[in-house]
Amino acid sequence: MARKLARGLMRVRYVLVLLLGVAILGLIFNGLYAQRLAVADAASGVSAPAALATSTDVFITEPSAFNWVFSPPQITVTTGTVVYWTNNTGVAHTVTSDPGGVDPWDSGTLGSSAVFSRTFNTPGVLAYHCSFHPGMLGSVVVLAPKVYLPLVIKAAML
Ligand SMILES: [Cu+2]
Repeated sequence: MARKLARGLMRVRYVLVLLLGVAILGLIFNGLYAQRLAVADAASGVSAPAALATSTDVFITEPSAFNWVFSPPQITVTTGTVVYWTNNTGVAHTVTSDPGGVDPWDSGTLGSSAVFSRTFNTPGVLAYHCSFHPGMLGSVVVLAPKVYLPLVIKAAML
């Protein structure tokens, strides 16, 4: 009986030590993972790290005759980022959210060289277009700031 109890306690101790080891490894690897993500973000230049999110540019251009585009057509930003659209063509355009969007906007008519800016505070995929040229399409993907949870907590949430 006493031996059985002792063996049971040993097993409990073994499991506890194992869990502690996994937790420590999880914290170490999560730190490394978060660091690598931050470096990857900086290198790609696509999504600005939350702390540095300030502004992003989109240009309205004419890569070929009468073919106007938003360049780049899709951008990814974190909440609080200001997006500037600059009309680099000789023709008027608008930057207008598609119907049914969660966070609608309309720049009004933007003449040649005009700049329109808007701050995005609502996370989501926000599609937009030019009211004058139905083929001109773009979207802004707005992400909430990144929060890195330890992998142990992530695993517990699965
Ligand atoms: Cu247009």
